[in-house]
Amino acid sequence: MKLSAAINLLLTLSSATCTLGFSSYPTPVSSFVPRSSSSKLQTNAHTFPLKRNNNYSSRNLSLSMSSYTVGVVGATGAVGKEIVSCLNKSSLDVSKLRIFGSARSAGSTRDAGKFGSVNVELFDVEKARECDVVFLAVSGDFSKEYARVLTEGDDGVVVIDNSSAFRYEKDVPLVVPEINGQCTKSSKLIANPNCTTAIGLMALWPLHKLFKLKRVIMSTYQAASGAGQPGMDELQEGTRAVLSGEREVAENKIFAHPLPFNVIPHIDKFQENGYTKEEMKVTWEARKICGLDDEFPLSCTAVRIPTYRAHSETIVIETEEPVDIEEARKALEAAPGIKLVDDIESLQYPMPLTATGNYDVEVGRLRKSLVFGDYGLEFFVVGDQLLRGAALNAVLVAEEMAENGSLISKVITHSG
Ligand code: 2RA
Repeated sequence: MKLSAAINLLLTLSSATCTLGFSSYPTPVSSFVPRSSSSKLQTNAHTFPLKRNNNYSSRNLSLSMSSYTVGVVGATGAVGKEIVSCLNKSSLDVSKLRIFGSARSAGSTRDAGKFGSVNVELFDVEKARECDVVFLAVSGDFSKEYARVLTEGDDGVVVIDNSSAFRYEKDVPLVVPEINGQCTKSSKLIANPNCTTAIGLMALWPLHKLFKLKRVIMSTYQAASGAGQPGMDELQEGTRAVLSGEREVAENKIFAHPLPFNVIPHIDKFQENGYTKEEMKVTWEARKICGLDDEFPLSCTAVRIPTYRAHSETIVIETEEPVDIEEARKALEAAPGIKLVDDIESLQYPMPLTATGNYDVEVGRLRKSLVFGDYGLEFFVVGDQLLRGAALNAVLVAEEMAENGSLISKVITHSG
């Protein structure tokens, strides 16, 4: 990129916006300094290899001033279980973990790793309000009913909501911490994005900073986990039934059609414009998170495939600035939360099998676009749907809020 173009782009990005709904207020450029999410959460060397650009250490120290009572609602679901697992590895100082559930699970216990065996309490607003932060891994209807009630008043809790209930509300930040974590400042209700959006944006954001996005076309290959544990169970059981000869075609209740040995170009409800809601979520959410124009052209085709829990995405971008592949590679390599897997000589590229269980989103197959020439790039992204697409992102939001002073402990345990 020419120096003048680089300066122009920097000026544009320095006025990038913290977009609440689709109205905006300015944010400091310092918030765009790369950080490594993967190393921020203390990772398990076996399933969560530490990332190489470990530039979080000084930030972590400042977190030890407060310890927090953390609540998880829906900890028995696929996302809720991963939230508990991420909290086990997080730098967030959790003095007490409380798990809230329905009448069906209340009274039972959950193994919560380093937090021990935790009793599931029947969800109750007053009890949940005793926490400092509550993660909601429940339905949108539940979130609509309770999220704002939990946050109300000076003694209200911070709520990080995994549903789509508040993603487009003007006063609710929609956050991928590595992109717009600063938007959490002074907010008590934060929306976690749709998994497909969060995974794709991890790669799109560093490229936007370098070359400025003009148009984006995305095609997805989404795992069964997007439909939660019941979706994964339906894939597993259906595959077994077909392979054992018990059935010729698998049964389906969760997905619109049998998923084993099939692909289904339909996720969520069809909209009037012929796109599905899943596809429109990517468009709407990307605009809000990245502070892009309300009309920014981004389209998606979302397809369910018979993989277990990592979503894959083919992304084609047209850019305002000419693309330099080596610069793109370097930026992706340095970007937090990304693992560049792009060595075609040795058959290294992103795949669900290698991305599953990992905090980093894999990016590879980088090539200059045959369609857009010097102003285009095509690549492949794979991220664990339950981690970056849900639980990890939510826990990183809480860490960000602890750092920027928006997550306040009701009990100060350390004098610091
Ligand atoms: C899916 N993105 O994959 C959805 C889940 N939020 O079905």
